[in-house]
Amino acid sequence: MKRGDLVSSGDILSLLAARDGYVSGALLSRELNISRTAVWKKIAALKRDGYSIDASTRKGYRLLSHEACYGKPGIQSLLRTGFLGREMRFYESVESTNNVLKGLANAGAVHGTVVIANEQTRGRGRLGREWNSAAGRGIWMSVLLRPELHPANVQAITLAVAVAVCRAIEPFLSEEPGIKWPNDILIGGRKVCGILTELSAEAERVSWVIAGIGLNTHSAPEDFPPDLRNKATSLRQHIKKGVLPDRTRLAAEILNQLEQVYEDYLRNGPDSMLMEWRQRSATLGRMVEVVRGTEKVRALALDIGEDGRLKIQLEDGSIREIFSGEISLSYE
Ligand code: BTX
Repeated sequence: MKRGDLVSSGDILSLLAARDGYVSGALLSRELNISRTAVWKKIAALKRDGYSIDASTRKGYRLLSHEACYGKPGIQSLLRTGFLGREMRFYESVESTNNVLKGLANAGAVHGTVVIANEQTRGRGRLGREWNSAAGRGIWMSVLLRPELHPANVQAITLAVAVAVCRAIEPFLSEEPGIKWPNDILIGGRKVCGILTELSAEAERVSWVIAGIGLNTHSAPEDFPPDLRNKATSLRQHIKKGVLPDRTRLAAEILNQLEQVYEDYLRNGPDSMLMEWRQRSATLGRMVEVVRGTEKVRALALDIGEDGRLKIQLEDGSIREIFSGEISLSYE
């Protein structure tokens, strides 16, 4: 058997995915220890399989979109993190990445473990709601953190994730995303991303936090069920001209940004994260309707606390702080 037969397309893709520009045939041949002709044959096979690769006789080979590399090797090759995503599982289809990761967390999975799926068959939102997670239409990803945090402050992780996702998607967008407290990211008033934060804790100590991120990337309006069409959107519907969303790059970038926001939060406290959250907020300064059970009240959203609580002012002038778990919020 020739050495070339032992090298998989994944090996070539990982090397191409790790660079933005061209990778020479000589370098690929050296790194993989196969002949230039074998490299050329592998690339031709990848192109036949639908991968978008540019070949230039002078410069070498360049992967035009990372979308085709959506999977563990492709995503990991773009990570700049120390711990986040270094341990990763990628699945074609699961019920819920949060559920899979919960099982792993309870079995001792390390801080920073990430689970990603191309499809979820029972994606979950908050309060038992469903999260539509069709194959190929978005990033369905869960991140395991084991922070030294008091359980009362865990909502701060949701804020950190929202800030990180905004940073990662913004460069691709024709308009700015906004964070709707507590856990949604909106574009043009519609939900593009939801975050589901779950935890296991003892009285004073968090054992684990799982942050589930559902980001619609490729969905067309008709991909959503009719009841979601007016509420949901995807990156594809708001991209800058010519820049297509690419789940490999986006998933890696979310993890890169999240590690930065998270470490800054732990090292320097919540101030800079809160400042950025406030700037990106689509909630603060607006009149909102707070619904708790059958009770509905109008209130002005005033500020966010470092524990993630929203400070609101009711019409009688009184001020209250609300947790995410106890309300659902709708704008007027
Ligand atoms: P949420 O409870 O704030 O939002 C759920 C609501 O959002 C649904 O009731 C529906 O109205 C709407 N919705 C459902 N699917 C979509 C969608 N794809 N796009 C926009 N709106 C939608 C938000 O909960 C938290 C969602 C977290 C999802 C991630 S995916 C990875 C991880 N695994 C898992 O099971 N959940 C998380």
